Amino acid sequence: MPNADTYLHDALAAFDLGAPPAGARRFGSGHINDTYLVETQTGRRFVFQRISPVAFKQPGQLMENVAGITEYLARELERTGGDARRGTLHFLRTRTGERFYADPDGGAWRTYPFVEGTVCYETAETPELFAASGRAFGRFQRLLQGYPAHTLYETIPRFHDTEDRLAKLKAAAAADPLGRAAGCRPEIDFMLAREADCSVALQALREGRLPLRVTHNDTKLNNVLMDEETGEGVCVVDLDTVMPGLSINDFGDSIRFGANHCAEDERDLSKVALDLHLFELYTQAFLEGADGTLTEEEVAYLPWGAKLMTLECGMRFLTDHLEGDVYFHIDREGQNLDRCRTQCKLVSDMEAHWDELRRIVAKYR
Ligand code: GN1
Ligand code: MG
Repeated sequence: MPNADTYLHDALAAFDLGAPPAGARRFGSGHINDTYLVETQTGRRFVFQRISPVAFKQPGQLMENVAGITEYLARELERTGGDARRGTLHFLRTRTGERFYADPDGGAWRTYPFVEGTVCYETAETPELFAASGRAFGRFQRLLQGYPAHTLYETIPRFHDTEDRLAKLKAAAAADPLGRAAGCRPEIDFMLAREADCSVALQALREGRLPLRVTHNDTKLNNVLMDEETGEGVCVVDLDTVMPGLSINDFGDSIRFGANHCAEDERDLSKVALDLHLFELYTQAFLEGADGTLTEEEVAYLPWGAKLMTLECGMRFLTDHLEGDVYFHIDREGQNLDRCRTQCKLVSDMEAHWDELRRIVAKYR
């Protein structure tokens, strides 16, 4: 299949950027969409993205969600004295008034002005940055607490359904289309040994102990733009998976990705460890940003959010490795298995420090 570059030119032409584009380069490190930074002849910069047709089957619904959320955020920021211009993304319509340009291979292209004066970090270079991302995601929860969750489409059905993720892993291991299962038996067994864990948060939701909220569902550090000068979180991006979900998962995915000092695909597992200090900082910052939005029960379940998002992401990487790397972009063979291994190591670390994690969140309840 032709890659995204083939359609970039047509995608650029579909939008009125105020001046002709002067250049474009690949941008960011997302595993799913193709992203470019485009500069016009008058020096304005835009982010162009091709939404992955593999991950997202209904780009029209996705863009309706994103439009609803960003417009709501702008109104809430305006109302509460925030910065509506930089505090949320502002998507352009195409020249014909559509929310995206569709290329012949099912890719949907969208664009928004680059939020100038911001940077995006791959690892928590300083504890302050990590805390800033926590405040931003906590604030995101707070700003969206009144959003009518039932109007959102499920852009990826069962996205954080950990029980279903385990079932999919089992199916991939059984089918084993590439004969890779024998090479990752310890990782498969690691996941299977935690089958009961996969139901903990879902059961609490089913029993009404955890509420369904509008959540981001992909709260990696690199999904917050930070102010270049102040280091504060300016804008939450990557809104494709904003759906009804659990607040503890938003918390947990941040911990999974950010509360350590290694890359997601680090091969030297001796370097992979949960940083309890970062865990505590993030907990405090997230709850500060949420500013009373979360219930006591949600706060008590935060360690579960961390463990389950890490376990689930590990299962997803492993499933994709078994299925031939069809979902997460890779640059080298075995990368998804390496990613899975870091997640297993982090889960083990969380288990080893479980009582401490619970004590920490109890401090901020
Ligand atoms: C993907 O697109 P990106 O890289 O921000 C994935 C997340 C995973 C993450 C792991 C839509 O996020 O769910 O946690 O990779 N997004 C989707 O790095 O599947
Ligand atoms: Mg991203």
